[in-house]
Amino acid sequence: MTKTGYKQWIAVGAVVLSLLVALYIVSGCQQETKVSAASDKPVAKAASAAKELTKDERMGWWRDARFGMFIHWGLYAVPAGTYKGERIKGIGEWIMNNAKIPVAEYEKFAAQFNPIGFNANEWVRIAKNAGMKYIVITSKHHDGFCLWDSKVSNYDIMDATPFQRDILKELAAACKKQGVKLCFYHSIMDWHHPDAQAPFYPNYNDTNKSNPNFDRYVENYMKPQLAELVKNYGPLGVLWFDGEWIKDWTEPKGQDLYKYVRGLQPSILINNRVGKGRQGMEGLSKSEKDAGDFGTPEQQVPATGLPGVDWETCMTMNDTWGFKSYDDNWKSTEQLIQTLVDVASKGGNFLLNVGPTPEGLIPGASVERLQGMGQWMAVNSESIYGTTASPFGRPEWGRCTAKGNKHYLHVFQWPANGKLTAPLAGATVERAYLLADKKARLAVTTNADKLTISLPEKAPDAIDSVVVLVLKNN
Ligand code: H79
Repeated sequence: MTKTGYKQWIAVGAVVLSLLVALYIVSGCQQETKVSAASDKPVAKAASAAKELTKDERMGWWRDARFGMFIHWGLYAVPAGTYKGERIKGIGEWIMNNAKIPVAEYEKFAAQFNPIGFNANEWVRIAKNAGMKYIVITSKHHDGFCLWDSKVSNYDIMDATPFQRDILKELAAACKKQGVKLCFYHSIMDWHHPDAQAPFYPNYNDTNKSNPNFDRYVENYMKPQLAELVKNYGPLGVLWFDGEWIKDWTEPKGQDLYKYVRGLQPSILINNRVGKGRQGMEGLSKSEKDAGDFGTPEQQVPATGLPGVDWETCMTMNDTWGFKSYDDNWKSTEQLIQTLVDVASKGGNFLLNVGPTPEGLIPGASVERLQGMGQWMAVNSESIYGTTASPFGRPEWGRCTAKGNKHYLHVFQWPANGKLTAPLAGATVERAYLLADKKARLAVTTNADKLTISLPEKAPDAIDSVVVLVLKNN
């Protein structure tokens, strides 16, 4: 190309560029006019639209929380895993099904349900001290027994038990006082209501049988009960449905129920078991079109993070949700802390279960573990709340979480040589320190593809010590 040719091309380029700029300005102005015209005209509509929360706004508190308490409590705590002198295999809250107990027999546990040790403020305190931000309690499990004073049922804490105290009312007050979000687990399946039971005794969980009156149960019983729960005990954080796999439940019914509950409280969150989208115990929804705001892996943690997908792993501390007097297969505090971190490092929430006794107490083994988690959280919660998955991936020594320009390296295995290596991930480190000792700076060296952080000889926490890397904003 000659010198003149070169200049000509520059001139042509300049003309094209200014045309593009002009076009951009014109289209931008048009857009602005459109926007202001739209917001000028239907004022009332704009105001009501402003109140409508986006999914991100609704999910905000839940994504920040990362850690909640699941509570399974009901009549099954009375037999506590034993029926007619026999230890019944399986999860405690399923004893009615697993021991083939007839409805009229099972109902008799209500007369024995008198948990005089129940103290709502104490339960909420235990959750809060563990670092949990929300509580999901079984308003009604599959057995159909209701923990609150329901106007449409006699099978509840006020009408059927000697206890005569509205458990959910007391918990709602305690949660409000202590700033913990109250949420309800609610079973769609109901082994007690005559319109909901499929003719399936002795197998209450027969997914092939059907009740011709099921829709009557939904309209006259389930929906009014949900209205009671949301209106009289709310505002709630989450409605956590379960037992959706029965034949009588369908995705359109799930979509309808989702709308119904959001209509009662627009800001409420609803799990994906409201519909039929859940993929087994893995728990994530098959498609974005399926009803529900988040996926529900049960007793497992997804192998990797799932960008753009909200999920919550629910898990037991031993092998049952509802109390079983002889289940001593407890996970260690170490396992539980590392699972919380694993979940957070993949962008999920951890809903950890307790199964209170028929006396109304959270089992000592659970309280002990929650205290241990709370001690760790007192130092390290910053590396959990509001964090997301980190580009540092899953190194062999532990896990990583991230928040803004802070990256938290969770060191499960403290290096014997005092050198922690992490993949570089394109990072420039401004400073590095331990959450357990925020003042002392750690030396960091950068090699071609990795960072090496010099650590003190002794781990500040034997289970998980957290190194903070503050990265430069590039
Ligand atoms: O409340 C606790 C348990 O009682 C309840 N969920 C937790 C939170 C629970 N109910 N059943 N199970 C757990 C296991 C049931 C599994 C199955 Fe299925 C139901 C197997 C077949 C139908 C879920 C749906 C897995 C596959 C389809």
